[in-house]
Amino acid sequence: MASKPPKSDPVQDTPQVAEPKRAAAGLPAIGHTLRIAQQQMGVRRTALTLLRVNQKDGFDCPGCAWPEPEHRHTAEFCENGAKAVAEEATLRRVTPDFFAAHPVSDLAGRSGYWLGQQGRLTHPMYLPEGGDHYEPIAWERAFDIVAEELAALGSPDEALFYTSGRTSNEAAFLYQLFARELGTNNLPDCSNMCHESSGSALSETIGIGKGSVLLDDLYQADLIIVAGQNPGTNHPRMLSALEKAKANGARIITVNPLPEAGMERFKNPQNPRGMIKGAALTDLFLQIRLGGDQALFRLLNKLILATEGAVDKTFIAEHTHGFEDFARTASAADWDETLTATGLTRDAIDEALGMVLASKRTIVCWAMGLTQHKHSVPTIREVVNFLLLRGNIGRPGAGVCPVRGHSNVQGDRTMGIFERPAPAFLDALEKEFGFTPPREHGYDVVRAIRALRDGDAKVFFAMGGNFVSASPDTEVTEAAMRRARLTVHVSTKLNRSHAVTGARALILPTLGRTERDLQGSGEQFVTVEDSMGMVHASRGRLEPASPHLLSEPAIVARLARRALGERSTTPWEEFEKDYASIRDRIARVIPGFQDFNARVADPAGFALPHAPRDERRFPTATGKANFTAAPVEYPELPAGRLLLQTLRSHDQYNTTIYGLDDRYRGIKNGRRVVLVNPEDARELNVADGSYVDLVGEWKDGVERRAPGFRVVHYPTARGCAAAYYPETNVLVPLDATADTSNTPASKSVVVRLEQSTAD
Ligand SMILES: Nc1nc2c(c(=O)[nH]1)N[C@H]1C(S)=C(S)[C@@H](COP(=O)(O)OP(=O)(O)OC[C@H]3O[C@@H](n4cnc5c(=O)[nH]c(N)nc54)[C@H](O)[C@@H]3O)O[C@H]1N2
Ligand SMILES: Nc1nc2c(c(=O)[nH]1)N[C@H]1C(S)=C(S)[C@@H](COP(=O)(O)OP(=O)(O)OC[C@H]3O[C@@H](n4cnc5c(=O)[nH]c(N)nc54)[C@H](O)[C@@H]3O)O[C@H]1N2
Ligand SMILES: [Mo]
Repeated sequence: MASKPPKSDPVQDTPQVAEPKRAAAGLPAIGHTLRIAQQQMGVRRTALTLLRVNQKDGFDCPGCAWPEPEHRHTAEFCENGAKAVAEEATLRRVTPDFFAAHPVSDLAGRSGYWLGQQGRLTHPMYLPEGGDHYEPIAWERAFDIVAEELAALGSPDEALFYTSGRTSNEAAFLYQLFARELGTNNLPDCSNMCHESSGSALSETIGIGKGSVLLDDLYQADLIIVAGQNPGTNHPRMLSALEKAKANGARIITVNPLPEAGMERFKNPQNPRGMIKGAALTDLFLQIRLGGDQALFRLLNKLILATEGAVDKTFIAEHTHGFEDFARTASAADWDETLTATGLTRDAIDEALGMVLASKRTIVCWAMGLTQHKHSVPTIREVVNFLLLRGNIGRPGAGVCPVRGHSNVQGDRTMGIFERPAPAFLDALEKEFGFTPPREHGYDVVRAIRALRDGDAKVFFAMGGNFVSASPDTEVTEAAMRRARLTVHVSTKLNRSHAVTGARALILPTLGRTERDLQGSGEQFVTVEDSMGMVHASRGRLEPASPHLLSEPAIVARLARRALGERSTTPWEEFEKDYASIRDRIARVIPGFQDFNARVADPAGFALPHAPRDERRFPTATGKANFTAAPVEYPELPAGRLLLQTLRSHDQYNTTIYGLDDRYRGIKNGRRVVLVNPEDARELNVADGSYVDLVGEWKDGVERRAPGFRVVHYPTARGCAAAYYPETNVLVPLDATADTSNTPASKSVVVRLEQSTAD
């Protein structure tokens, strides 16, 4: 039997702290996984479901975007993937009775953890203007309400269509088509808060905003640098790939302010040897200060330039642009400044250089540690400079590897979920569907919040996600959302965005990845694209959580028919009935998808073309790979302050909290903790176990306070603190974003610690 969800909300956040773990995964992880999964799904369903993850006729893991190995086998599941599955396949239900018992005013006072633990949404629900209870509503009536509010807008640009990254290619394609037929490019997505900086930096320098390596490249690399990423928690299956790379002779440099369990030691649960003796994955750990990466790569570049025979002159001459400018700037890099910016020692950097020069094939992997800073785009461009210098792009075992978050976030972008679509994409849509798509750029996440705040946007529609909790500046965002005329969420689970609403609100419950999707033409499957540009099918098998659910493609198709009416000649009905008909259109509109339906029949899927990887062709403005030369930046830290990064615990998926156990960091029973270096703590006079308020300092002078955090002395880099997201989003100013990409700078928030005002 599955246990009941918690009745009371564990508002008492009472963290207990033990020694952090050095090793990740292994037997304890499997035991832990099964326990969690059985609580949500019961024993039988746990066994049935976990066996289907990432199998050839199974479903794509709704966890991270790390690719499946070519020969998918049952054992390729991980602890956190299993938690993601259990969370969706749970037997707990949120029914109309639940909403009758819990008014919105009650839900708004609950923790995100409690909300998520209540289970799957079962019925479409409507919150009328002035009401405090969601009421059940018929699907057709719900679509009428959305259509009514859209029709009442002064312009389609007053509507916002947000997407989180689990949405399938098919649903995403229909969704963007609907928004554009309606007349807007307002398609903000979670990518705006995630890898947008990678996309910006890579499109400009190599001509495509995606990574250039496949799994096989990792296995062939001599050197893999993992910077600003915690794979042990967020991409656990990546550890198996790193282990294999090491077995093939690769060396690994980890660049991180925190020692993270998986990178220190990894016990592979798939590998009996690993259960006995964990292998240290990292050969060199560079414990860098937050935001010091650009300075580090800049200095390495200078040192490479100064080494006889170290640069790949032929590659540079044939394939790149801007080398002279870059070389001049890089040569001016300064040791002292680099040591200040990075907090590293000269010896450590020299050792890294030695490994870099010894490697003929180098890959750099990164995630949020590089993308969520003010200077993230120039930082990632510097990584590209670093790889270009030694010709490490467009050949086996080498390249850029931004490791994506949500399981289909990359696919959604490929399908056109983007507020700044390329003209060629719009041309193709126009030709295929015979309407005139809007050309003006739409709002990204931060601009969407401003538009709501300023009354310029009035309808907010979300395809998945938890916008108010994931976005920065929680108080500002929530106030902005409450100004909307209508907020609509297509969701699987309850979250805070359902409790912080516009004048009217709708919850539209949908199928998850694990569930059977039956339509007019029979059973459907959907497709997704992983972090390495591999596209494959995903097919759910479980009975849907409720008979009242509609699939995401069905929801979009029905809404589009209702809202666009005669204006649209698109065969929405046909699309809903048979997803293969959607794929036929994708094949005609989006490059790389020719014969989509035929090719996706291969269980291993297929790779999308990637010009730099496949043919060393760089579709940039100059037609070459671009070196860039930006000034070095790093965060300024006033005396007596700390630089705070907001990150994930081992027991959450973004705003979905699985539990209160950040096992690898030794933190249990609570999430309101701030990790502080013991030396800093001594200088600031905060004892381990004392309680502080985190007070954000930003140039707008507004005080942002997150009260009641337990101080944990922790071996993070000097001057750098860490605390969990989303509890700390209240501290991230809406306007503190990365240059160019506009991604919230949630990894470098200047804070002071004040004795806690909370009891
Ligand atoms: N289980 C689980 N899996 C997930 C998610 C989840 O929440 N739970 N989220 C998914 C999503 S959407 C994403 S985007 C990814 C996120 O994956 P990650 O990027 O690994 O997630 P974060 O927890 O934000 O961790 C950031 C890491 O970068 C380090 N770091 C922070 N700032 C810096 C810096 O300035 N320089 C360097 N060198 N390092 C820095 C931190 O110490 C931390 O190890 O994971 C995906 N997978
Ligand atoms: N301070 C700070 N803020 C951050 C970050 C950070 O590191 N620090 N990270 C940022 C990043 S990288 C990201 S990606 C964003 C995440 O932002 P979002 O993607 O908006 O947030 P999630 O928490 O992943 O969304 C969870 C909700 O998605 C819904 N859901 C789950 N599966 C499905 C499905 O199959 N279909 C539908 N329709 N709904 C589903 C459920 O209702 C669930 O409650 O947060 C960003 N915010
Ligand atoms: Mo993300």
